[in-house]
Amino acid sequence: MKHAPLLALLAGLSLAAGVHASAADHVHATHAWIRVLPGALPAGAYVTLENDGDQPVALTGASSRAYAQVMLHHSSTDGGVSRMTMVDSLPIPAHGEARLAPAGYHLMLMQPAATVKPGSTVRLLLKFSDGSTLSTDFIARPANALDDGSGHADHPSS
Ligand SMILES: [Cu+2]
Repeated sequence: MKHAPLLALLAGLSLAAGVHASAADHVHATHAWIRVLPGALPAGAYVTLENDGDQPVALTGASSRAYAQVMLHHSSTDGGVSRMTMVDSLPIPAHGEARLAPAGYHLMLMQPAATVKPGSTVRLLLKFSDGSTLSTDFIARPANALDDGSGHADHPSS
């Protein structure tokens, strides 16, 4: 059949166009974890976001059924005093990554609907500037955790 290759090519092109439809399709979340503090204290959520697309994207916030409110924050230290500021969006460069980590960017989880126990999983819906969302499971870890405990290629745990 003479036209088959052309049809296959067109099908491939439309598939590619679909893949490029939203920011969330290009973002991959790894090392997603939450540092749970005692009582009803706000918890920090951390994740590495990799963007494999040709366009920069921006994280604008998140939501979760497990918390009444989620805010995007940045921690910094100024003259020995640590402070948190609200952030409207966190850019993720094309073919780059953005890291949410302790003492830096984080999602602040406020007013848990129920006690979140270390070892449990909390699902967050990450939101991007184009309105797309990425559902990501975060592992809850105790207050003294420094990272997600999975180890990193650049920090061997040997
Ligand atoms: Cu915060």
